[in-house]
Amino acid sequence: MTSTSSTSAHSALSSYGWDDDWADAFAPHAAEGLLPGRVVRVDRGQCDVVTADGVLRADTAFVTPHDPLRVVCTGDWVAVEPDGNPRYVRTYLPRRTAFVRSTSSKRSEGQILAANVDHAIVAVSLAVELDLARIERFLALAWESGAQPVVVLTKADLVPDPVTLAHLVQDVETAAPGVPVLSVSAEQGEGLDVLAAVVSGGTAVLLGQSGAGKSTLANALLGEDVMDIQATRDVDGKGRHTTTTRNLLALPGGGVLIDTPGLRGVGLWDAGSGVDQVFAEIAELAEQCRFHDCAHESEPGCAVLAAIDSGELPERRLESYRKLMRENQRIVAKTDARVRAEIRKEWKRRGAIGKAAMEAKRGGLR
Ligand SMILES: Nc1nc2c(ncn2[C@@H]2O[C@H](COP(=O)(O)OP(=O)(O)OP(=O)(O)O)[C@@H](O)[C@H]2O)c(=O)[nH]1
Ligand SMILES: [Mg+2]
Ligand SMILES: [Zn+2]
Repeated sequence: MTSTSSTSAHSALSSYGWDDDWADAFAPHAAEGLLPGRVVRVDRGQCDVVTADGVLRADTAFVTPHDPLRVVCTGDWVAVEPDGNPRYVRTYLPRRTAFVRSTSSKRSEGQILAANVDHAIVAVSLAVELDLARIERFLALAWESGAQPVVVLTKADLVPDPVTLAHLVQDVETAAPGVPVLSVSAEQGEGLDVLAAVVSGGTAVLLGQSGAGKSTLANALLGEDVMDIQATRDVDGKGRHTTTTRNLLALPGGGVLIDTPGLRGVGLWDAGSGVDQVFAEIAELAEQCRFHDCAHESEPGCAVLAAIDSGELPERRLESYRKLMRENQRIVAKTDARVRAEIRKEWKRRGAIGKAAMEAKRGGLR
């Protein structure tokens, strides 16, 4: 199936994540003479695409639909015209995963932040008080994307002692079942080797609030100062954002990293199964409730309430779960059900093969 042109692209693009499955998916486009490439940045109708011949700028007008979930985004594999001025991106390959948030709580419009990501790294600063509910919200979107979430607690050097640090890590772990929680200090170079190992296996996206230290981590992993970094001016996250575009970077130790601008908040977007995964232990307890449709309010024989009484389940977790579930239901109710179903179906159908392959390769962190 693989044509000569995609074979030569293979070696040049493999450091950007190109593999046999992408080559197979690209084969019909190769037959048309189109070039494969990965989007490293998107900027008002234009994008930078890394191809076997280097980075080129291409126009996305051809694939810009009215549906914001189908616009080209950082991490996409695209088919670019071999020449022309401007050159056009003709299409993008079906996404294996996609990180989507809703752009505002009033309008239920989804926005894709990154595509074809294996690890969604939620960067959380230890310089400010932990907000577990915010971490849970990020994790719901991360699980929903199809990527494996990882929490990275940054600026560990600012935590006064190792015992406090261990407690902070534990607190986050209780809010993140099934999610590795790392603590790092870019300042002191601590924990970076573990993070480097995680990101070396595929594509990772760095997500989190402005000032969390995402670009500092990107530079540390790159071994050079590629991304701009600025002192956090405003601890409430309303300060200036240093990084303004989503940038895809190939790492020297293997793997691909997408650095993103800080997010003040992330709204859920049809993330019901993601929410369930974040609160996996509650779903597990709920199976032991006497009633199948137990709302864990005041029902007799409720295993969830019993776990709260015994101290096994923090009450905060149940409240947070309820809040995110309600929010998600509101968003789902507002979104055009037909459009949503259509998009999901497309992702599932086209993504199933890729995802299975990816999961087989992933290992380690599962
Ligand atoms: N003490 C300490 N400071 C750090 C560490 N990592 C990052 N910082 C500081 O945190 C501030 C913000 O870092 P950035 O990397 O620009 O943060 P960002 O998440 O990329 O921010 P946006 O691009 O706005 O989203 C800078 O002043 C960094 O020097 C660390 O490990 N220890
Ligand atoms: Mg940044
Ligand atoms: Zn119950």
